[in-house]
Amino acid sequence: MKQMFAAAALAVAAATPLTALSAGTVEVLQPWSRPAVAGTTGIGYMVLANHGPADALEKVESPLAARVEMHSSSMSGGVMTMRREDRVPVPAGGRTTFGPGAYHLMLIGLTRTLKAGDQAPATLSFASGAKVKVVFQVTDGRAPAPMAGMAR
Ligand SMILES: [Cu+2]
Repeated sequence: MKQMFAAAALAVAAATPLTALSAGTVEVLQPWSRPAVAGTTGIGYMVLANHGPADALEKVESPLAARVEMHSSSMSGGVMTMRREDRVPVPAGGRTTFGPGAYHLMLIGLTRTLKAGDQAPATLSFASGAKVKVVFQVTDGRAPAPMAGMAR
């Protein structure tokens, strides 16, 4: 009985695409980061494109950071301030941009130095239960050129 159950579980696992940890409708576009020294805070930018019903980013983890926080930025009295967010909504059929002056991820307590050309992996967990693996490409500090056809 136990063996039959294990065989059924294996069959399910084999049918699951390797690119996603679990089914989800949110696609991650152009994830990038900036150089940062070990022990300091790194940054994560990306665009979340939602091809399905409304969802929300609730948790981010990276093996390269002690913890990852989601922040929003806003101008108040000419000063840019940022605030920690527990969830970042991604509207149905819409996009949420993480970029300079907007939402961003903070990779707090980097376990190693990030240099241009490096890659910083992370896992995004959504309210829907979907988990998406993402690899932030570390640039020389500048934003990568927008992808062809990508709306801002
Ligand atoms: Cu921040």
